[in-house]
Amino acid sequence: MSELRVAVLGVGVMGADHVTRITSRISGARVKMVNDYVTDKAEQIASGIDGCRAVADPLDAIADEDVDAIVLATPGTTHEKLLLACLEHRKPVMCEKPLTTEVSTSLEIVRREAELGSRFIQVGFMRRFDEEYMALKALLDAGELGRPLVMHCVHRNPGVPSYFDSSLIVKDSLVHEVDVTRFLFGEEIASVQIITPASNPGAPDGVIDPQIAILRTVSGRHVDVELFVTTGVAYEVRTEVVGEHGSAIIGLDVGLIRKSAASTRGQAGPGTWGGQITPGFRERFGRAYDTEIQRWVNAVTSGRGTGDHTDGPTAWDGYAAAAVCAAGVESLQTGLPVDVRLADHL
Ligand code: ISE
Repeated sequence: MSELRVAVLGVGVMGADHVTRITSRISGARVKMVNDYVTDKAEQIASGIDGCRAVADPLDAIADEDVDAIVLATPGTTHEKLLLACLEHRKPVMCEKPLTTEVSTSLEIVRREAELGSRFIQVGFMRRFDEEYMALKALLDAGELGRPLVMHCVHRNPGVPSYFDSSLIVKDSLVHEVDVTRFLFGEEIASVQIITPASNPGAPDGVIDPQIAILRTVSGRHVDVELFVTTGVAYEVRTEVVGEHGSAIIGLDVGLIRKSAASTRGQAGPGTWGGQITPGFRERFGRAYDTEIQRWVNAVTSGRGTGDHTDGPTAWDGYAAAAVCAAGVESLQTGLPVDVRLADHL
């Protein structure tokens, strides 16, 4: 089977990362085209890859006969138009979150894909491909904890880009726990509430951080999430599930633990004990991204005959996450629980 020819649209942080990944670690695919509104960056990346070229218009890349599949990592506001083009040309696409920026347009994408009778869209919720999350899912599915009842999550970032505002903490950060909840518990989220404790004085003006999210699933399970995106420390993502017969926790960063003498020169003092915390999400989930993209490449390649070009979160998962986050943003204004209303599953 010939190599999958991929166009990477958007070569900011995630897109550029995917270009490197496909070029150096993924088998069965190569980067054929790149595009970015920062044209110099796209050209510079293309010039370093054999047989790759930069294109000015992402729609040209999607339509090009030399392109088999798309990695979509452009800003969320462009996704609706570009996803519709992918569907029109029947090009499989790995779409970084969000699916689109509005719940209504996300549902429209789900509908348009359903009309084609094939699956072309996978959404980049990478935690589903992380070894720890996969082990937790296997434990729950095997019934080892009995019925899962409660989940406690921590989601801390050392800092966020300057454009981040309070609602992005819900739409860009909490969205991962929304997907994790749906993935681990296998059911939809019925309501969401955002509580805002005293804000971090170090957070940028106007950014409400930390936030506490409380999700309630359709069957009544409870999930709480501490979101704190300006800790100034490192990247911490922990998830603990409590079931009727026990609990399980992942994300403890338990690598090497070192014991040393106190660092104050010449002074006797207590020793120190500790390890390292992952600096950011690209390091924490690096292997998960590799697995995600490799499995997507395999699915697209084998899906050429079957019509299913996905192996992971679908357009519906992207829509459901968008609906929960929209309710979360509404709750951010009032502090009250907001119900999530989903369309009938397509
Ligand atoms: C970012 O977009 C991500 O996807 C990270 O996983 C998340 O931790 C961060 O808060 C988001 O801004």
